[in-house]
Amino acid sequence: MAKVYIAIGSNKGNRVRNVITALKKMEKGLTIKKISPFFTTPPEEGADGGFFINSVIEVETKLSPENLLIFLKEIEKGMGRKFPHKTGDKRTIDLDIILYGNKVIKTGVLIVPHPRYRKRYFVIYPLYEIAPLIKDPETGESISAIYRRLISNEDSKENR
Ligand code: PH2
Ligand code: MG
Ligand code: MG
Repeated sequence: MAKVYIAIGSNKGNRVRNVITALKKMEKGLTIKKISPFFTTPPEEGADGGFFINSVIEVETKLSPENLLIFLKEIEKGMGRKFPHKTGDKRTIDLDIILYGNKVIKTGVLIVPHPRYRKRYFVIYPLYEIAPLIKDPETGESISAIYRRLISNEDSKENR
């Protein structure tokens, strides 16, 4: 069984209810081990709309990375997410694979670790809450080290 970290985000409709609905749907296909607190976060990277509710969960699954991606996309579609979508569009639910065990994956459809997660407050804060000691398989750095750098790094604030 692979240990996987998934980031959840919503900034459209009843955001907390959307996150809870997504958790219930995910539970049908995988085992949720930890759920971070829900954070209200300002939109980063020019995302459209208002503040997000963000959370990160730790799950165990037998699904391959590709099948997990398909499973998560089906939940997004079932919850009214429009495809294709632009990066910054308002969304009822966004489910992103952040880490999949120690795998480093770079295919046309899936990049893991998530290519931007190390700079994203809305991912690193909740991930730090549930898994400060795990290591990024690409860089070997712990989540707590990434977290500390992010909160102390003035440069990254300019990119928010
Ligand atoms: N997701 C994005 C872009 N910007 N900002 C916040 N606060 N939360 C998100 O989940 C988010 C974002 C692209 O998926
Ligand atoms: Mg995303
Ligand atoms: Mg996404």
